Amino acid sequence: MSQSQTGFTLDFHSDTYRDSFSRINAIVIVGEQEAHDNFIGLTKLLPEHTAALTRLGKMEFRHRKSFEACGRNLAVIPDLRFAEQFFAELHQAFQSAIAHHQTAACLLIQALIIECFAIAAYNTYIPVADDFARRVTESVVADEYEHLNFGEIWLKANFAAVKEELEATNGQVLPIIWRMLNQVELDAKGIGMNKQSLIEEFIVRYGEALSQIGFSTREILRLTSQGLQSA
Ligand code: PL3
Ligand code: FE2
Ligand code: FE2
Repeated sequence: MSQSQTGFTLDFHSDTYRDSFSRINAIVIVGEQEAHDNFIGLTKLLPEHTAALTRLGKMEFRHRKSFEACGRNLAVIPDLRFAEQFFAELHQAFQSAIAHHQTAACLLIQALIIECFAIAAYNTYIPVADDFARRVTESVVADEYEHLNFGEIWLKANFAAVKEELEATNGQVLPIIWRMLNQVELDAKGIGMNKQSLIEEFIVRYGEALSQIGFSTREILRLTSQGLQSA
């Protein structure tokens, strides 16, 4: 038992907790698999970074394995079909960017948006996780900062040339992220997480990343609030 962010007591072995966890656990398993596939896919657009991208992809595959162990530890069967639908729109957005050889769009989606989403989710989850999952998630989140950093370095170096592509991609993808947050709200609550904290942490992390690569404060406010009314 432990205290949730919404005031009630968590019983990790209850049916209601495990029901929510079956979808949340599947989301992170499929999310880590998507991240793996995206980094490996990026080697085609950035062949000079093949070694680095392959290493990041392998880390993502280990994350998948680690989160599978978290589900097994609570005797939960992840609902992978639900999670694949959850990621469908974001998956499409990345596939279309890669098909059009839009390196900046791909890096914005994977290394900035998805990594910031993961960092926000994992940091919000850690205080309410069971002991096993907390240790796993702490070690995973440490890796995610490195993935974010890879994207920041490339986008910063190419900022002037890709600024418009980044703005267009942000406008297309952020509304997808807000819809995903709405879809996960009840299950996140079911494992003791608060949606508002998740949104705030995402905006802080993503805003910092945009600042790193060269956007001004005014531009960041416009970019991070894009489509937020719907969340
Ligand atoms: C990047 O390396 C992996 C991307 C994973 C995306 C995760 C999104 C999570 C959404 C909300 C669920 C919160 C729960 C976290 C608990 C383990
Ligand atoms: Fe990961
Ligand atoms: Fe990652």
